Amino acid sequence: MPVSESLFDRALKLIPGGVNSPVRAFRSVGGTPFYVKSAQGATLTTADDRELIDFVCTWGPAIHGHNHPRIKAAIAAALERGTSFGTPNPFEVEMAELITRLVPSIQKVRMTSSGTEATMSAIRLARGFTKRDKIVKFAGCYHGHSDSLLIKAGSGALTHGYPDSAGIPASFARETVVLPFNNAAALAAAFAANPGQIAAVILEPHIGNAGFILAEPGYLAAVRRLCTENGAVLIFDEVMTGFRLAIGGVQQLEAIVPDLTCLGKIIGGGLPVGAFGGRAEIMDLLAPLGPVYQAGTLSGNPLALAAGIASLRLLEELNPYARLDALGRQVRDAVLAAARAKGIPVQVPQLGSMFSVFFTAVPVRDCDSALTSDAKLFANYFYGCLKRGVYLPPSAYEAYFISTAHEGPAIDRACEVMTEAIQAI
Ligand code: KE4
Repeated sequence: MPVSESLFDRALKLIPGGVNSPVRAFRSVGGTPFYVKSAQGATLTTADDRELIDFVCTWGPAIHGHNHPRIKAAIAAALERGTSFGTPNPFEVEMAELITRLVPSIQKVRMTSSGTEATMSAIRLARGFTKRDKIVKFAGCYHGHSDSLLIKAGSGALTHGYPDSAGIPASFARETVVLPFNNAAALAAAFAANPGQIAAVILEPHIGNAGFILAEPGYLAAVRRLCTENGAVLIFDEVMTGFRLAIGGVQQLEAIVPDLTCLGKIIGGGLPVGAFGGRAEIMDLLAPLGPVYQAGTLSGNPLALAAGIASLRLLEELNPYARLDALGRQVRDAVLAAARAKGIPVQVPQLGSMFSVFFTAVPVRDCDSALTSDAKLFANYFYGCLKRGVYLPPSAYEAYFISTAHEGPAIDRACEVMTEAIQAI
């Protein structure tokens, strides 16, 4: 029996669904997940010694590829001095200075240990600041698994068909207004229908959790204007897009200034991390200064911050974004050409090192249009790539990620494989 299969059999006895995060379970593509025993650059090595070119990149953090020597060295050096102190440590100051310099809308920042904590805390803070209860989110956006945000959520929730999780009191759900993305009129109507009641609008500025869905020109500016006009806090959830699409995130590319920003993934260099920050007058409401409580045993953990600082400094030194966009366009063009030749309708939205493939003729601009994608065709495509040595996200509703380590043979081989997989569908 393959090692991955025996590991999964054992896991199923003790871990719900055999996984510690649902989207890893392969349930939407069928079959069972493989186990990875090591990763290097653009390559995963499975427990059965298969080498796979990785387009999941641990769901975003590995922008420099896996196990980058600079990040590894930073962790090793920090490890020499201990793993966790429960007191402030110098890395926290360095990380705060880096984030606030690279993302100017963030005047003050608080570290957490996950993206979920970051968005959950930003929502609580916005409610404390405005003394309002309602929040607005958008169908298909995923902001982690806190109760207020697991309503019409994307990522694993959408993948497994429960975008509204069980276990959330109706009283909670009523405070969350869910709207279609890329529809400013719907947001204006929500503000009109809930005058003075909406504390915050939270969104992924480009959605990475319903597949990759780009904000249309003018949309983010309209959201910004409507939030300002209605006294609502605008929260950009850049856990995925932060430092991924530009050093200053989507807010830099689109010249939008949110009130709060949530970060994660890349700022941890592959270790557990999250952060939220923004206008000082809002952030100063946080304990111990103000009445909004938020905390975390491992928030600002020295190992995670050492890895994250190394990752951010590498981005500053390399400025790899044009190179990553060229790799993204190379893959997009290969998939579009193969699908055209095969006569299969696809949408392949791509920006920088993020893209995804929707098997639909419908232009994808929101969650509903993303759901017109043929999930069975995606599953065929997923396994067609996997058996040829390329690992895509095991879900039709996730973004694919490219790292600087993909440059050269890996991206060329991946384009061949994605082409062959479409030809074989
Ligand atoms: P975490 O709690 O998983 O660190 O972050 C939650 C989160 C918040 N905001 C955005 C925009 C996110 O993409 C995420 C997490 N992303 C998913 C991938 N689509 C994590 C993968 C998983 O759930 O295993």
